[in-house]
Amino acid sequence: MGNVPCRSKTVTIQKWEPVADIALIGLAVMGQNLILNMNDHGFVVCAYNRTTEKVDNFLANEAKGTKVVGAHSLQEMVAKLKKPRRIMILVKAGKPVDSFIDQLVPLLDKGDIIIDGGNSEYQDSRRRCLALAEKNLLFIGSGVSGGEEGARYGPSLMPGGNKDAWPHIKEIFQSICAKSNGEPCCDWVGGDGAGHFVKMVHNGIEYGDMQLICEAYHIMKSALGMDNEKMSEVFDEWNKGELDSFLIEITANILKFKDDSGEFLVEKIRDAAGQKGTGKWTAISGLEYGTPVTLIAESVFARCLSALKDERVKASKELEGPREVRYQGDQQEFIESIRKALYASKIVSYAQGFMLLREAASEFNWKLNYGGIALMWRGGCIIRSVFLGKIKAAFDKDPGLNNLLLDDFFKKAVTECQAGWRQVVANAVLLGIPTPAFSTALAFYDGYRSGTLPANLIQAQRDYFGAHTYELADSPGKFHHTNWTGTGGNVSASTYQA
Ligand code: NBP
Repeated sequence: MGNVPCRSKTVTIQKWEPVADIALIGLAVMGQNLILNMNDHGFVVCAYNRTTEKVDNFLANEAKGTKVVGAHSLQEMVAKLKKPRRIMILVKAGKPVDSFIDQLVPLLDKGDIIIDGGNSEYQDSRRRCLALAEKNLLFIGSGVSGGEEGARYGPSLMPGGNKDAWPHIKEIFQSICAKSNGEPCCDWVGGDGAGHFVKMVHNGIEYGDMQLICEAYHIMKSALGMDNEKMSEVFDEWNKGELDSFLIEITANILKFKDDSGEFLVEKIRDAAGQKGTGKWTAISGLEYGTPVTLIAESVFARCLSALKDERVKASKELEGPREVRYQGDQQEFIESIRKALYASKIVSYAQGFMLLREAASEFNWKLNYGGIALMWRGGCIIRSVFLGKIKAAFDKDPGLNNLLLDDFFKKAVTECQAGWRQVVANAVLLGIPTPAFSTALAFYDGYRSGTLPANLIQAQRDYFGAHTYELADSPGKFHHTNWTGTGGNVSASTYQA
């Protein structure tokens, strides 16, 4: 700091030393925990937040005794950074991110790096990456998963964007992320919006995993009349086998958790699910790129239907279901069938998710490393599971694998689960228990393994009413129109794929 005389007044000019390895903007739950995680790994972090009192609070409390430094303006924050400057933004997605980027651009130099670690839309990341490249700045859009605890002790990190930035952030990211068998759950994902696209699909898959677990719980509770202790034991048992995962583990804990009055808390929670949008975006992307991510879409719609609580309560008094609501067969066998339905449906869900990744990669020319993505999700994040190790192995064995369902391990697993899975879906239908995710997974499986589907009739109908033309099975690529009624014309509509 130096004192410079200016006319009659003395103006104080701040001089800050470039001491920090990285800056982090956004001192809510994710930002604070990520900063402490970086500090634990030996990096000096400069903390900044729009509401600057939070910087002082953080330094005086959570970050007390650490090497973390604070800044009360973006100018101060930038001045405290070593070059190339690395700035990570962890604020509410959308306008706040653009607002910070706009304020940062005039303060930065060529080659400086802006990382957005929030849940941004991948199209926003594509736009930001392009716009910043034009200003000679490097942009990274990184998926961050694992919630508060992940951020603190090892999140799954999915960075994509301008690859020139990767060598400068690799060490920090791969130090602070979760590890799976010693390997970092973070690697370079791909260009522009690839990191956020992969995070979005991760979240979509998370919706699917949660819905599948809910359906298993619903059947056990309604069709088998099991109590919470018993259901918790079943989930605990499942967690020792191929379903071993964070979500199964916490479900076992949630089911047996009792509140202060000694009653099971989960049974008192209103059955109306919330959502923040990433599942919806995945389903929309599926529609956009023509990829049937049916299980994720059904999981989003299942939350929407659950949210119509008042309407459902009224309808429940009006609409009849089957008289029989309890499964009459062997309980233990049926529980095993539920496990198989869950496992097979989960395989379908991940197969669909990777189909969407492949389609987006082709659309945007991303070179995605599918095995690497499975490894990034293997630890640190909400969908972490033993199962993801099998997916990594499948892509390691065949990096060009077209569909997970065609990998030998998964093919065999689905075959072994198939009879139980069909039993569960059939019985749920008979007993009137909604299982949209189990059912759509099975419908997808049956559709995907069908060499022939009734779409010939759809094509005929389209041509009949709209002259949309059709191809003949033995000569694809050539389009025909038939005057089906003898009264229509012979002119066809233009051909295009929606
Ligand atoms: P929040 O999503 O709650 O955002 C809080 C931060 O955003 C604060 O720093 C706040 O500043 C800032 N902010 C807001 Br709100 N509006 C702003 C604006 N108009 N201009 C500038 N700053 C603004 O924090 P979070 O839960 O830590 O999540 C951070 C990001 O990480 C989000 O994108 C989130 O979706 C994502 N994420 C969260 C989780 C999780 O488990 N929570 C997991 C993975 C990813 P202020 O203090 O001045 O209000």
